[in-house]
Amino acid sequence: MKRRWVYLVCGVVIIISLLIGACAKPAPEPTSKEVELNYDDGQPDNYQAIGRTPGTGYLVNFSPPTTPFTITKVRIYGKLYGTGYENLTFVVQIQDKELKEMHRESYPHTRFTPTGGWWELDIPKIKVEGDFYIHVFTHSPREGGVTIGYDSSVKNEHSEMTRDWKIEWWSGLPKETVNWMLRVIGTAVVPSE
Ligand SMILES: [Ca+2]
Repeated sequence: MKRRWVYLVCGVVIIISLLIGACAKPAPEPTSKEVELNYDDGQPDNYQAIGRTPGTGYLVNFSPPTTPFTITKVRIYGKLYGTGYENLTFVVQIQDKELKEMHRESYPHTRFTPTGGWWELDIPKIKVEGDFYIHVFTHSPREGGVTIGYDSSVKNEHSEMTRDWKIEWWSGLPKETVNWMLRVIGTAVVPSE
């Protein structure tokens, strides 16, 4: 008799456990969210052309909100100046935090216009696990080419210049006033709400 009660209680406990399990919500799946990383207010305060010497570029450091982060687009605010740029090209490079190259592609100067504005470049999904750099080499001679906009609304903490492929601020512009107008769009994995 006693054993029957034990079986009955055990059975009820098992059924209740199964019901609770069936009703419990599964853990939410993380989702992907598109994010834009930027340090400028969207309006250039001026432009700076940096010549055509190989290894001379504009460099901006970015920190993704979460990792892994997948870069899908780079946006550049620039414009054409002078003449003779029709057959020139510029290079956009993505580097990891140690400045090791992750991606490189060149584009014609004529992607920009003389009036200036944002130019958006599709990137073939580069996945980063931490800080990274966008490095732009315009290869623009004095006569004409691409010049990149910069914003002075906030103190620069992320923009650099390079010479001989090494970080070196060689412009006469005060570094703290120059945020190169380079932006990154990518997908970050975020927990569901
Ligand atoms: Ca501005």
